[in-house]
Amino acid sequence: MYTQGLDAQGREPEAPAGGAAAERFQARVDAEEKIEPKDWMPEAYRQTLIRQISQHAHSEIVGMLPEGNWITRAPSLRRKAVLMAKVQDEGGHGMYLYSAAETLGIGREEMVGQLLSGAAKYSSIFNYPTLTWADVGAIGWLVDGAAIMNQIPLCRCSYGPYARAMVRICKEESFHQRQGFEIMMTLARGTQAQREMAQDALNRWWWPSIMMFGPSDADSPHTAQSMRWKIKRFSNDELRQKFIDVTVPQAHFLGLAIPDAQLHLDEASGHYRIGAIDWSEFHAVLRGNGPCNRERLAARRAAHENGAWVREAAAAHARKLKERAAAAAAA
Ligand code: FAQ
Repeated sequence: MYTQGLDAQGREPEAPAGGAAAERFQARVDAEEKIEPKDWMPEAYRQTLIRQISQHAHSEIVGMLPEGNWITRAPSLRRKAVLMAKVQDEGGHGMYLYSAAETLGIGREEMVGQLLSGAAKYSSIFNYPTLTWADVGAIGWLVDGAAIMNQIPLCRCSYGPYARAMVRICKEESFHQRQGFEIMMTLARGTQAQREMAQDALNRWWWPSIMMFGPSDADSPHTAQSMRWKIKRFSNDELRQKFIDVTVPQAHFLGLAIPDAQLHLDEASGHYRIGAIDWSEFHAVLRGNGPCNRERLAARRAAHENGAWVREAAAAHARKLKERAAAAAAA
């Protein structure tokens, strides 16, 4: 999809902060021009993008695990086919995003190594277990809903390859969100036991979904600079509020209760206001102590080891093709 393994030789040396190149770069960003892989960019901009895009890619890949857990137990053939397609889409998103990160001069092996060693983050949300079928509905409705809210603005990110990858990702995420909401609606209109299962899933996924947007603006070290560079278009708190305002009426429509006694509509601003977020839970998950952190990394490490023969076979095949082409050229 994108030029892979762009060589670092094309990179110009870093200009001093505030230098002419940095000023020209910021002027291009301010004028809404897209920055492309071979354009000059401040090293900090490159590193910020590598960090964010690779963490985003890891999230998509690890994000296949909680729902993948339900493919064999989906309640009908239709649900199974839809869920398989969704989980496969998430894998595809990871691939587009690794490719977009590669245009910044980092290799896929290095990024995957950072995930498997625990050095790189992935979204906190994927460290929670999927205990019942309703969790698949709640993930689609809430987690994909939150992901869309965060990712639609990324379609206007200043870095071209990331922005373009996000267009297709967002279209697919919106299908994912609807399939989740449809599962929730079916359960909410079902038997008492099904309604209770839907409510239980909402109870467990609500706060982790709220935390997905990241630390509050006052505690977010990267937001201000990322907004100046137009990587981020909205702050974490702005996006969190948009998500809450859209999602609370959807819960009302489903006849489900948001698990927050403080939740209320602030008539003056028209916004729903939530109670205090338990940031200690968020930080515990980021430190590796969420309910499923160890299980998720163990699953990815096993998948990587089990897939080694595929990578070796692909590399051997590529080598053979190259040798044949060289022999044909020499003949
Ligand atoms: N989990 O200063 P900020 C999906 C970290 S994809 C873990 O606010 P920034 C699709 C942050 O990395 C979900 N870590 O940072 C799907 C930074 O750490 P660092 C993923 C988090 O980058 C659905 C530190 O905290 N989406 O769901 C989290 O400006 C269903 C300080 O934070 C993306 O990655 C968190 N929730 O803003 C798949 C979207 N939040 O690097 C399967 C792209 C923050 O300094 C099934 N990323 N941190 O060590 C972004 O928009 C941004 O990177 C944010 C964080 C908003 C996530």
